[in-house]
Amino acid sequence: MLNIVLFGPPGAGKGTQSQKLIDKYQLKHLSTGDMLRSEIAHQTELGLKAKELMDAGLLVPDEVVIGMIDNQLNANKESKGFIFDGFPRTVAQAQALDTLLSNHLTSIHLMLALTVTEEELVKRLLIRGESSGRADDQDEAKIRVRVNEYNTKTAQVATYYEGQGKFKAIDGIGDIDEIFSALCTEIEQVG
Ligand code: B4P
Repeated sequence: MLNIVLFGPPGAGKGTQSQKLIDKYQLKHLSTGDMLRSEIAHQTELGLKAKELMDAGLLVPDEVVIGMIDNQLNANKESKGFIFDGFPRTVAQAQALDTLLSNHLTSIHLMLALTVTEEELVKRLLIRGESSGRADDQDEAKIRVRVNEYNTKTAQVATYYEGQGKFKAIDGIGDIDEIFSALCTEIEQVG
């Protein structure tokens, strides 16, 4: 089994690179952002609660996303491994993920962190906002709230994995295929 955390601030390229990685390594893609947007689209109770926070650029509560990941791990026991995209976003989520994976007799093998400057993130997300229809992409002030949530609550998750010797930083600025190739080089050193 191969379990990878793809990490980085909003707009770093996690979703973009995840699509390429799942094609190449046939891993199951677990994006908490995609799961939450699906709950919103289906107008579930969970989705209605999450929408307000997400539209404002804030994180949804830990127990909500941990529960969604738990369900997906149980539903995909035969998978060759997982790419966690946008999860964990807090140290509490990272600790919960370690526990959930150990219940399945596995663990995280590698955290790949895409590094991108704040100005580039804002630029990318405003461009995506022209077509994504996402309220959190359309307003620079909300994008900066998301970056602030990342800096204050999420960045320390990298230190958590660094302490386990699993952290690798990758330059997330430049050509998408070149960034993908740098990610693959790191994965192949683990596998
Ligand atoms: P996510 O869905 O995870 O959204 P994101 O961080 O905006 O997306 P991503 O980072 O994948 O986008 P990408 O860089 O690929 O989260 C949305 C919200 O959900 C959060 O704000 C929060 O409210 C909630 N949430 C999700 N998970 C949670 C959790 N675990 N705990 C609590 N709350 C949670 O793409 C960005 C753009 O850049 C694209 O348009 C892409 O085309 C472009 N791009 C990518 N790579 C590029 C490159 N190399 N050069 C130029 N452009 C590039």
